[in-house]
Amino acid sequence: MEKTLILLKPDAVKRRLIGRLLGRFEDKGLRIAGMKLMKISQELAGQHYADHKGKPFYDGLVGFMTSDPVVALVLEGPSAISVCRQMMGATFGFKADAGTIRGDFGISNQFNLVHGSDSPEAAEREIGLFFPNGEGILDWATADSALHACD
Ligand code: 3AN
Repeated sequence: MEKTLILLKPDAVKRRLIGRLLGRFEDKGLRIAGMKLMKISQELAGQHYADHKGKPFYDGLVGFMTSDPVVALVLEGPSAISVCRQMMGATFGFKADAGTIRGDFGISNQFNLVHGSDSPEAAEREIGLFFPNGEGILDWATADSALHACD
């Protein structure tokens, strides 16, 4: 079992896509271990996107991510990190395959609807940033959890 941090970005929230995007992850079989609607502070955005500091799109990215609420999610499942990355699609909407979230819902570079951790190290770091001390992360069993145990 693996946990990953997913953010439904301000464009997804403002377009009232929360339910449809969350539904895709639920339909796939991922368990929602943590979920909150929140406004990202400048400080948190700086920590989250530290690797992109100095890049030409950094200021715009931080401005966008702090402009309106996001939904922060911790999703859990077998290979959750790569499963979610596949479901998200390529970074830019115009390059993302049909059938992925970015491929189906947008065509923009920056307004690409969703963030997902890209490695176990990133997931651990990002979950710690958005759910400090594990607060808000709950351990509970989905109705079909026994199926995973048989995998
Ligand atoms: P991903 O979100 O697919 O892991 P990253 O980590 O390369 O992509 O980039 C983080 C975020 O920075 C992207 N989700 C996107 O919003 C933004 N971004 C990356 N490259 C560009 C760019 N060239 N122009 C505008 N925004 C960008």
